[in-house]
Amino acid sequence: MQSELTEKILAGDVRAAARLMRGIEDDSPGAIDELKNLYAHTGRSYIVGITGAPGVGKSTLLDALITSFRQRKLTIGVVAVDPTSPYSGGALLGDRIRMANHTLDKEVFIRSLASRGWSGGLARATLSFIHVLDAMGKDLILVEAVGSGQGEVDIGRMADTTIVVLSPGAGDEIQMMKAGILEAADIFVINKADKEGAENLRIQLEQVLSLAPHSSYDWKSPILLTAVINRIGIEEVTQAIFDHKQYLISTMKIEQRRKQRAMFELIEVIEHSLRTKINNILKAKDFQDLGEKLAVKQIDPYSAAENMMGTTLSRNQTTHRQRK
Ligand SMILES: Nc1nc2c(ncn2[C@@H]2O[C@H](COP(=O)(O)OP(=O)(O)OP(=O)(O)O)[C@@H](O)[C@H]2O)c(=O)[nH]1
Ligand SMILES: [Mg+2]
Repeated sequence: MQSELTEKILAGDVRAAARLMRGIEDDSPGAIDELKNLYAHTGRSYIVGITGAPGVGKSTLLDALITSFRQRKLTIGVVAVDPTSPYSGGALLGDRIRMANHTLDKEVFIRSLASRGWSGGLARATLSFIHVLDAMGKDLILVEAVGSGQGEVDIGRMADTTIVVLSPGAGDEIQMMKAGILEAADIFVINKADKEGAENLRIQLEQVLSLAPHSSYDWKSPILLTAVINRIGIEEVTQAIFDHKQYLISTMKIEQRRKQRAMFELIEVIEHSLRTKINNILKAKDFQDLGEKLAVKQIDPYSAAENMMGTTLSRNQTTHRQRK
């Protein structure tokens, strides 16, 4: 059944989309119903992930890319995940200012997703935001996420094209990248090329990449130098995104990526649901009362867990139940 909200989102209504996104952030059951409705209408947008250490210039690049895509008349959706990095000390405001060039453009819809206070499920929420933008009919969806540890790998699983941004002087960036980001990057951008050390960083990166084992994946991720604040190198990044898209399409790897993304989302949804279920069990009064019973050996933890979860753990009990 198509709801009114779904209809509006499909028609590109910004307020309806914003409402659903709030529902997603609040984890409301109503939002899940809408997402179920929307899902069949998604899959048309092209998703570009932008990740990298705090302060390397992800938002500045993103802003420049929006301008570049708008010149090509493409419609844009943006999800900025956790824009409040410690580096720039609450850059949410900064991001807003940086992207202010586009606030009057109806075809650009920008939303932040705060990662604070989320106990897991961030990837799931990001994917849900992507679905909303997709259903609105955006040609391109840009996702900015600070890459530190696991986060980077996640963006690689969400995007069609993943851009990893580095900048000179940010310390142990290459070191940090060995944690799995190398494989996730389709395009490397070394930003702040106006500063000393950019060329050096490129050489270091090339060395690290040459050591990486070659896979059957025959796209060679380019390393592009930019000085985004001086508007240098942006066209090359834009072109690399289109080239990579073309590569994915012509090799039919795009379907493979999208299937992997769908499976990743499914796992995220399952994990989130189970986590919620566990939390509910741990909050229940029955659970609180169990401590006493366990202490005086009135019940054993296995049977108690079985009762709480409504499942059986031991073979004995299964046969016992089957016999009944
Ligand atoms: N010198 C120089 N500074 C730049 C360049 N691009 C961005 N910056 C500056 O770097 C700082 C951080 O830029 P952001 O775009 O906020 O970086 P970010 O990666 O989005 O940062 P977080 O979202 O906080 O992780 C800002 O002060 C930018 O003006 C560049 O090409 N050269
Ligand atoms: Mg940013």
